[in-house]
Amino acid sequence: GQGDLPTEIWEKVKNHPCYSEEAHHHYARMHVAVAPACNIQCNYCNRKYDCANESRPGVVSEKLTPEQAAKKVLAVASTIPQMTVLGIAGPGDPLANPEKTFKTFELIAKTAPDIKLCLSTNGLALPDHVDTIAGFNVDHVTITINMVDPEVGAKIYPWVFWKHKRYTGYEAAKLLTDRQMLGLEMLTERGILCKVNSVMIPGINDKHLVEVNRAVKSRGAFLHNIMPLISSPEHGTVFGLNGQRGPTAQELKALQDECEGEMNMMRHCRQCRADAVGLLGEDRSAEFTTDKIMAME
Ligand code: CLF
Ligand code: SF4
Repeated sequence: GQGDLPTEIWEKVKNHPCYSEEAHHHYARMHVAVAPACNIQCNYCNRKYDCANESRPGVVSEKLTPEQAAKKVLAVASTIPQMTVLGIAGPGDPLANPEKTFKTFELIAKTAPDIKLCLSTNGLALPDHVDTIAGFNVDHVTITINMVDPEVGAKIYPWVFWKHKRYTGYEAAKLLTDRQMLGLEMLTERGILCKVNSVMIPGINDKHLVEVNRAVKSRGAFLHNIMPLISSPEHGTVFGLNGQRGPTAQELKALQDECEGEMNMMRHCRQCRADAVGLLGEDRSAEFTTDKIMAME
């Protein structure tokens, strides 16, 4: 139920499967993989596969053009009546591919105006696009924030690419955290609900995520989703190869519990693929491949 939530917020979360634990039993989301490029490098990422920030790492999604994506949304919405949310979450960073991402939103806003638009980003390019995001009535944005201390960030991000220049080490992580915090503030000022995803990496940022939780709460984030690092050689260029482990279920829960008093914690994330379709935890993407959709005329 609505609980303590103000009505205008309740209206935005009641049928969003990620923002409301209750809604995820009844409402479905779909992702379209229109964004292949990325503007940063995470040590847990292998670029051949989906963005590990918000999507299940290590699976290859079928890349679509914005036109194919719009067609897919219509096909899915007519087949799955619980479809309420369209998210763009990869396979790279949606805002490193702004033309493709916003063209997709534009086409869907025209052809399926009832579908809510959702976006997930690493945040580096976010401040440049906040007005466009607001202009498309995107009510839900996820930023993956793994640190607020560049010393920690330097162990997670080997480089970021910004304004035609590559930054490394402390400088790269400082730039990224400044842009993430600014982007978060700009979104919450405009009344856009922000979820923060953090990847828990034992020995790197596990202790530090309590501080991240405080920093994002104070800037108005609505929900914090701490996800476990999924580590294996094919999933991470650096962490995967050097044997970096993921947290145990107990370690993850202990950290979520520690942050719980501070703000709403998401505990039902299923680390979906960048082309996921259906209820959370259910994957119907194989029913909606491009050849099947193109044959659906
Ligand atoms: Fe997709 Fe993300 Fe929007 Fe949800 S997923 S862009 S907020 S519509 Fe949800 Fe999937 Fe977890 Fe993401 S369960 S990976 S949190
Ligand atoms: Fe990979 Fe990180 Fe870019 Fe996502 S944000 S595609 S995990 S480098």
